[in-house]
Amino acid sequence: MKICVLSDIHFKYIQSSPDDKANARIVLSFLREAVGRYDLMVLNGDIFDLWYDWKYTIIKQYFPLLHRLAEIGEQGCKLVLISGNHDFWFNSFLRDYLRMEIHDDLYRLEADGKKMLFTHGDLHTVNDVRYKILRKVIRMKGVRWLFSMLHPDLALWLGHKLSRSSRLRKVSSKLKRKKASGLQDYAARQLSRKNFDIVVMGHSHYPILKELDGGIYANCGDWMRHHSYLEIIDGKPELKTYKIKETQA
Ligand SMILES: [Mn+2]
Repeated sequence: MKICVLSDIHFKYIQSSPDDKANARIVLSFLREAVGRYDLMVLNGDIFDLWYDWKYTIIKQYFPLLHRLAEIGEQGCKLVLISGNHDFWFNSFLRDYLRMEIHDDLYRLEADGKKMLFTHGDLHTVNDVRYKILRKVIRMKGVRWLFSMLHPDLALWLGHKLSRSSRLRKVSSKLKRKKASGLQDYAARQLSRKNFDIVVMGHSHYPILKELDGGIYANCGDWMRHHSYLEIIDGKPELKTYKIKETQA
């Protein structure tokens, strides 16, 4: 089985910097080449910088990305999407129109003799109580309903402001490392208990492929700096980075 795992694309509906535009171009180019190449694509959280689909409305700036994903699905690749900390308010659009399978926290798979676990990882960073509370609040039905009542233009402007302010909050590299080690600790626990052979996470934005006691921990990295992804071909994981071929540049 040919599996591709991506996370932390953070595709922006407002591409305000040249970097945002370049990153979008790179991931779209990768996805164009991925058409017909895989049996399963796992989108492991934070694919969209923010997601909401209203009853009659979707965010049109995502069209290029949705188009590529639809194409990949149409060529027979199963699409599985796991919520991240930026995209978790999924209604029926991706299920109905892209035939995606959507999971709130994690996705388990047994294939090629390996037990695999895919989860974004935001629940498993170390000691982030503030975030855990925020996560609960933001996933409450009432909050979601309030958001749905806003005009999409207003809702998305608000979302942009909030996501920018959270990104500008200074996080020391020491804290970042501590957070990332929380992900690995979680994976190590799952592997040592023999629950899984391969644990794949995202969220840290650092690509990792590591042999631990009992199995392999992988992190797909991100598409903002590393343009990295994980392939699991016949049960064997391999970390890769993508570069646009010069002829296309
Ligand atoms: Mn994340």
